[in-house]
Amino acid sequence: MDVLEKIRRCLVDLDRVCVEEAVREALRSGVSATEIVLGPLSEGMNEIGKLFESGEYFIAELIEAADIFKNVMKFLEPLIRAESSKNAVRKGLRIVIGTVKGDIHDIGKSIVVAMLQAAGHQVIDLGVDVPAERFVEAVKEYGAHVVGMSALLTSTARYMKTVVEELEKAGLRKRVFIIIGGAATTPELAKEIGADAWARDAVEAVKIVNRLAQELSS
Ligand code: B1M
Repeated sequence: MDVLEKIRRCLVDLDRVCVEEAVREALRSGVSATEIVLGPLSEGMNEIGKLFESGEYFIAELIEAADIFKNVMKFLEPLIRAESSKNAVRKGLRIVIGTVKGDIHDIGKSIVVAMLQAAGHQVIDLGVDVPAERFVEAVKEYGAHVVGMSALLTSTARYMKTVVEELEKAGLRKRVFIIIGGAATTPELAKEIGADAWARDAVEAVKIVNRLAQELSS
């Protein structure tokens, strides 16, 4: 079995030791940490989500999967940061980011945060379950150029519109670039709620923010 397939399989089987061994084997064979995280580890998580939906896995399995993912992130994150620092911009932006109210999924958002920081941006991570007022306060407090929102639940993805509206009411909407992402979001949703961009994954999020940084500094 190919090593990337092995990582995916071991994660879906919730075999912690096997995931760690397979990840280390992939790194030794020259696969980048970014490729491992955005490839087989993310694919494995999607598959686990489907098993949860079909009733084969329960919440305990989702928790275990998240724990296994976070365990390998302990040594993958510094490598991802090093890989992402190759795309560093000359003048970074200030970015306020969080998983929106009602949603506690943070694995993907934390990857986005790590890669944006490594690319030279100042990231203020508001954490999870973040209400609109906190985004507004943070934009004022830090003079943010960008607001990033993550949502993995269909119900909480709708809440992003509330954040956009609250930024508008506070007179801040025109001052910030809004980017959204997470499994429950789409480019259509971004358009519908009045966000400026949607990113499929962390690599795309960095590309979009880096492009903006270049535009603003030229
Ligand atoms: Co939850 N969960 N979960 N869960 N969980 C999903 C999201 C689900 C799709 C599973 C499923 O049924 N197929 C489903 C949502 C269905 C829906 O609404 N459409 C679901 C559900 C239902 C729930 C609960 C309601 C279950 C329950 O209690 N009955 C509950 C909700 C809790 C809450 O938030 N209020 C719940 C809880 C949990 C755990 C706590 C157990 C755990 C999360 C642990 C944690 O994050 N600390 C968990 C997990 C692990 C998942 C799945 C299996 C995996 C998520 C993950 O970490 N993926 C997930 C299945 C899935 O996503 N398909 C699922 C890996 C990660 C790297 O990917 O986060 O998508 P992701 O991030 C990517 C991109 O999306 C993008 O970049 C990242 C890296 O490339 N991205 C951005 C993310 N944010 C971005 C922001 C950006 C740009 C890009 O700009 C700002």
